[in-house]
Amino acid sequence: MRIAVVGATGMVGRVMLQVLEERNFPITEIIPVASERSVGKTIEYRGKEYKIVSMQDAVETRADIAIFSAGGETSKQWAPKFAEVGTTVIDNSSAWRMDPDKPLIVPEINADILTKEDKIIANPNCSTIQLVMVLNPLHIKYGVKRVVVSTYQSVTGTGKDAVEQLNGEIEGRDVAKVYPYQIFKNALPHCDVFDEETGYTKEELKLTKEPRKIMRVEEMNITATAVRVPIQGGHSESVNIEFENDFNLADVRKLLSEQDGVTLQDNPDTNTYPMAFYSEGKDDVFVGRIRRDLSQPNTLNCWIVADNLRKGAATNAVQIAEYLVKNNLVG
Ligand code: 2RA
Repeated sequence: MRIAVVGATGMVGRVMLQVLEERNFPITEIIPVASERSVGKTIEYRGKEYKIVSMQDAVETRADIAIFSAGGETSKQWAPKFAEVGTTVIDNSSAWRMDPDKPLIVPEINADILTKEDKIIANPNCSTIQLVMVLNPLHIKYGVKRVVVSTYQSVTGTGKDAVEQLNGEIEGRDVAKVYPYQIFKNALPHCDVFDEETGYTKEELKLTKEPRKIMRVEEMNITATAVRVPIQGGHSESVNIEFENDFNLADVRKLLSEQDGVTLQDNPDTNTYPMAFYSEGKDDVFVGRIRRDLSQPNTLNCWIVADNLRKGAATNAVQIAEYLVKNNLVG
């Protein structure tokens, strides 16, 4: 397989290359793509140097798959150009996620809808992926009626400037210009931009819309509050789930422990629960603090954690690529 990695020098792009190598993806050639200022520089993959190329040169390589992590504007402009020459695009931005003609995929849930004709495939938002990995098996058994989710999101979701502010690495640079929000020693109720009509942030609106498309459950009601916190290991989510039907806690724990890609960490007696510090670099979604909501029937509370750069972005995208190759839907 000839794979283009668009945004190869970014935080997610670098993790993408790491995951492709770790999972021994069947690659004959890596085509790293980045902004004009990086063209000509090199990246290393499996001990071999690959020269970074421009977007147009990458299109002309007619790669089998192009995995994008380069922002919505770049994806809107360039993904169709790759698709036109027969390359299958897996895009990490929000550009195509709610397009009715583009699949929005978490392989463990809805990869079965993919066809050879799908040339632009959307990778869901990181906070969406970890939420639906827990919601889906429970929805199948009990029918999810409503979800209330509060997130505690790592600064790695914002990008390197916020990470640098957190780590005090922006000496000599104007903080207000680098990352104009106080994240160091703070909790910032502002992920992405505000939507004027609703007062939600775009991050919160993604959480209210994307799960319904992935799980194919239009009537599921979701509300969200997304908060940036000064950590780096991954995103955490406090989730309240109201079901159509009652449930048995032991069955809930069994269902989740049997779900591929989910690890149950739930034993208050031993202080066992998911924590972002320990999820960093791992591909599973971790769930714990599972308990009945004492305030209303058929309702559950839980705590969900995942590395937002891995299962929340790079690993999910690579798993989509693996599914395409395994089912002869590409190349
Ligand atoms: C964030 N989910 O964490 C968004 C994009 N990575 O900021």
